[in-house]
Amino acid sequence: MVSGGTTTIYALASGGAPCGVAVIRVSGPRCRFVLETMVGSIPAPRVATLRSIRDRTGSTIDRGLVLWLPGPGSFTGEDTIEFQVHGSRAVIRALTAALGEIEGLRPAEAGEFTRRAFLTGRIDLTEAEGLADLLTAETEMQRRQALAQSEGTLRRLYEGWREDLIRARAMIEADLDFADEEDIPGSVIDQAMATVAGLRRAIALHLADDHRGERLRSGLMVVILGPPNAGKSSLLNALARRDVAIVTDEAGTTRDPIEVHLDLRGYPITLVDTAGLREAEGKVEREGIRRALDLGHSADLILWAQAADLADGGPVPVMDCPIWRVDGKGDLATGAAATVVVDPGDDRVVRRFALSTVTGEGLDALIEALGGFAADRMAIETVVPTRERHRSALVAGVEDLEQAIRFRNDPEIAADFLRRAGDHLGRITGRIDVEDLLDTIFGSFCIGK
Ligand SMILES: Nc1nc2c(ncn2[C@@H]2O[C@H](COP(=O)(O)OP(=O)(O)OP(=O)(O)O)[C@@H](O)[C@H]2O)c(=O)[nH]1
Ligand SMILES: [Mg+2]
Repeated sequence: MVSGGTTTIYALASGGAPCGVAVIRVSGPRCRFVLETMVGSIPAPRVATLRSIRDRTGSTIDRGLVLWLPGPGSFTGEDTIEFQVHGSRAVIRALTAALGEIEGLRPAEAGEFTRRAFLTGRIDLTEAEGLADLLTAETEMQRRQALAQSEGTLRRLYEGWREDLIRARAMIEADLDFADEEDIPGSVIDQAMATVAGLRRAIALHLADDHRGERLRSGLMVVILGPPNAGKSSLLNALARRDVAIVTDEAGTTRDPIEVHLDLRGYPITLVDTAGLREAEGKVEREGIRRALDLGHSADLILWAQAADLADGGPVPVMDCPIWRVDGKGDLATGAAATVVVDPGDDRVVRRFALSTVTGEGLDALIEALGGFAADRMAIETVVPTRERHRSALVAGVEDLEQAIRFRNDPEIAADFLRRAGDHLGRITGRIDVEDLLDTIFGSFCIGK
């Protein structure tokens, strides 16, 4: 591994001011000098020590806790300091300004502390990604998945597979070298190939997760579609428990799609309200409808809104996800209106709900069902890939393993495919040439992490 670089970086690691306590982090070779000049001496390692923190003229900026975390046992693997000071803008500004005046120090870029942790070998790329997810997790299940990944569940799995592959290849290559000695021809290859076939099965099984890990990271998209005035925006507001979208009795109120994030049983759902579908006259409304249909095509579930006081909205546009029909304005339903039925031949409509956003009746049943749908699509029992990056490398790895198996009678070629498969796994954890990925991965962090 290359070293973490020669500059010393600093950044506010806690949330924005004003706040109770602000944490300012410093990492790099100049940390000892920073301590000597700003707090007078080097405190005991890993012990919170109350000190006056001074600028270079000797005047006190603040009194606060100083944590001295010498490398390589720190998060970044380098010498690190954490200052815990009063969380005002003025204190933060004075402290960061004083740090900036010390030679060899500069403000950190987004994700730079974590990047150094990767470069010093403290964490692998999947653990870095897990940390990024942990910082942005919005729901309980996202938190659990991110925490597990940041603690190495994926790293252990992928590194284990890579080590198995390296062993299998070594066996084949050794067998090639000693081919002349004619001990028991083929038996070593058989053994290595059995390992390879087992790995191929394990990776294929790992990939057959129905994209749960990725879905849990991004959340399911549920789109409300239906004719104008059906009560779509009222439904969004009721499910969000906030007055997000404008509701009026004018058909064609909503134009731009409106998105809210729901947390159902700890699973993330993005719920989108859209423009009512009809033959629209105006340009703005037509564009709104185009966007509504577009969203419908990328939805995981459509809530097709119909209202008891309106005529049937016509057939549901062709989309491939399941559709739940929501009969709204239940409080207005008369015998006749309540009999409006979706085309019985439309087997995409898998469930039906009746509710009223005015009385609240029927809402709980819909929320309960949405929670069930989310759990059904995102519940995770084993370790799963969480990014497209993992998936595509694994798919490429499986293909190379299949090639290796196909060429089992030509061990030299088989060994080469095994090397390639191992490299694909190595790129996931960052053991193999990943320079091109680093900016993308670490750029998504906030500054101070
Ligand atoms: N009685 C009753 N009225 C409702 C209910 N839900 C919505 N409405 C009324 O129906 C009208 C249309 O509601 P919206 O939520 O704006 O309907 P929409 O489907 O978003 O309409 P567009 O944005 O125009 O497509 C408003 O006057 C609402 O107050 C309900 O459950 N019961
Ligand atoms: Mg609306």
